[in-house]
Amino acid sequence: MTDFSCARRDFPEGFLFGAATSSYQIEGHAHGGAGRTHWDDFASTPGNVVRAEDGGLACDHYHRWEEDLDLVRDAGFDVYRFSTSWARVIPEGRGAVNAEGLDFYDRLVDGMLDRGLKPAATLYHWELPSPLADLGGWRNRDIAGWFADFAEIVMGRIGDRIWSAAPINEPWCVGWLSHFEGVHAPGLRDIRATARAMHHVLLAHGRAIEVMRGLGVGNLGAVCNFEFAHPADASAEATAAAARYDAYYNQFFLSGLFKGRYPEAVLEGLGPHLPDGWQDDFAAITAPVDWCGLNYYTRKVIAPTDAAWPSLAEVPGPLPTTQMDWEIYPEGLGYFLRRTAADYTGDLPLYVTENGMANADILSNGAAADHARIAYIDAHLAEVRRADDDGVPVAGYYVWSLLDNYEWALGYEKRFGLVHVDFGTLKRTPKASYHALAKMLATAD
Ligand code: GCO
Repeated sequence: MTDFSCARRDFPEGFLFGAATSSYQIEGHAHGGAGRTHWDDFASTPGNVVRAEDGGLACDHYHRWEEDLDLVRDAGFDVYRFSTSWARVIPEGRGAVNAEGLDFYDRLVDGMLDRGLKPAATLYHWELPSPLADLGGWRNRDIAGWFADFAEIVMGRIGDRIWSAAPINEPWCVGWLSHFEGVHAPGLRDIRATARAMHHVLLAHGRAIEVMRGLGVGNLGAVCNFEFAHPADASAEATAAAARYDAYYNQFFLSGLFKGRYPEAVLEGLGPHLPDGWQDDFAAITAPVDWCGLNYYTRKVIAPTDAAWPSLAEVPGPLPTTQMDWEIYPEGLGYFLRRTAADYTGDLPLYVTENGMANADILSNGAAADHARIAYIDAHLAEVRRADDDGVPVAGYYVWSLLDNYEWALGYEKRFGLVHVDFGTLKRTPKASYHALAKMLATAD
């Protein structure tokens, strides 16, 4: 596919298109006085990250941000979703502020406004300062207060100019992927740590919302990630296993944020490991938000196992996959948009805050023919339109990602960008998907 099958006019009035990135994945954390993060520690430990790559240089966005914002503007995007690194702003996690770090985000936000872009800030996209990891990181209840202080410092500086803010990107990754599966920093496989991290991440979200409201920052939201859980076969056991996966992946955080309780199916496993008094934290966790963001990429096929709770395993499925080996299942996006509105958020605007694919893109004669990415995005945009037709208040769609970048434990090999990055020269080259999107976005009415 070389062109999109839709135009801007096919979307509801005021619908926003954006591009998303995150700090550690693009900035180059070795520059600008940033402190050490648990991702630096995780990446320097053998076996955790492909080729032990880290975010020390990444895309060197720290020095090339003007060129990168030009790329966002020139594609015709309305919104730029970026994140602020805790360790860049407060190198030790608490205490002294790195003025250079705050200045960087200040310039970045002004740079967006200069280019007519709406700045959509995420306070935390996973680079926890190492000194806070030493204190237990997300396992320590005090993190809610440390995070609220960080929120106050960042938003005290840029909160007057941003268009939207969300405290934490993907609580599931912070809690489960990092503390139960050990795939992300800090690389734990520990159910007690998981339960605590999953609860504290929501408490920290709530405290940060409170702080930002206090500062008068508006348009505040929460961003969760979702994977459709498909049972491996028609048996009752496989259906139940997929339901457990769905509960701890897709329902736990929405239920905490919007209903002030956790699903029974998750409490079966995590309940005994939650911190004392967790039930008393929902007043803070359910602090009202103005929108909800959904990050969606794939589905997983789930089979039951005899292992300890949650007693399930992911098995390969039959659908075409991306470079991540993730099955392409656009219907899942429509499903989650409908379910989120129906079961949790009602009339609240929903944004697809991340969607996109990794593809083994190669440059040839200065071009990357990533036609698979155009087809992927096109199919997901069709689901967005279907959800809108069904009355779901979906208000925007942001592509992950602007640039090829540091894909965490998978290093620099998995290319998610609309723009190709040569990690030797750091040269940016817009791919076919970038040009096709720009063309689609230019068909204003
Ligand atoms: C996430 C993150 C991004 C990832 C992207 C692809 O959703 O996991 O927000 O940091 O790079 O999703 O895995």
